[in-house]
Amino acid sequence: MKVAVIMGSVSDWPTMKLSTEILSELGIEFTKHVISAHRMPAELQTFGVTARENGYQAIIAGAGGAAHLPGMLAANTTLPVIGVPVQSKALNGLDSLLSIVQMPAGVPVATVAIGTAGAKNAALLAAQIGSITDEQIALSLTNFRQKQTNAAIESEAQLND
Ligand code: RP5
Repeated sequence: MKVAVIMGSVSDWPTMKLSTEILSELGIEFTKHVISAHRMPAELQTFGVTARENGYQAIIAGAGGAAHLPGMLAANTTLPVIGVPVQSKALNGLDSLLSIVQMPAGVPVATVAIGTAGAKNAALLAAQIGSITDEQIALSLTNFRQKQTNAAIESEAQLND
């Protein structure tokens, strides 16, 4: 599986880096890009139109504010697009969330939570899409969940500190 992690600005990287860390942990190939919907509209269109022939199976797109990047990528490809609402300074990411989630019928964007939780879940959701046909990714996801469960069980000991 190959995933594209795209962000609207380098200022989104502290958030979107978390997507790449999860993909790395799961052993999933990815590329990362800054493609601004409003500053680089031609590049955005080219990336979307060629994404399938370039071997991608899913696109994770993070943007903040008037966050049209995920929707415009989705408009240019039939690959699954997962939108990450980056936490903006002015409105704490509510603007990003509403911009990304409210796609009109016909061009879906799978929208995750605002900020770091969303960035992590976007990578896990992409992996879950890949796991439909890739047993190694399915195994990586099972191991990830087990580690998470173990950590939660072991965390109870901290109540005695
Ligand atoms: C969006 O505008 C980006 O995704 C970013 O979240 C926000 C601010 O961008 P910069 O002004 O920091 O480049 O396009």
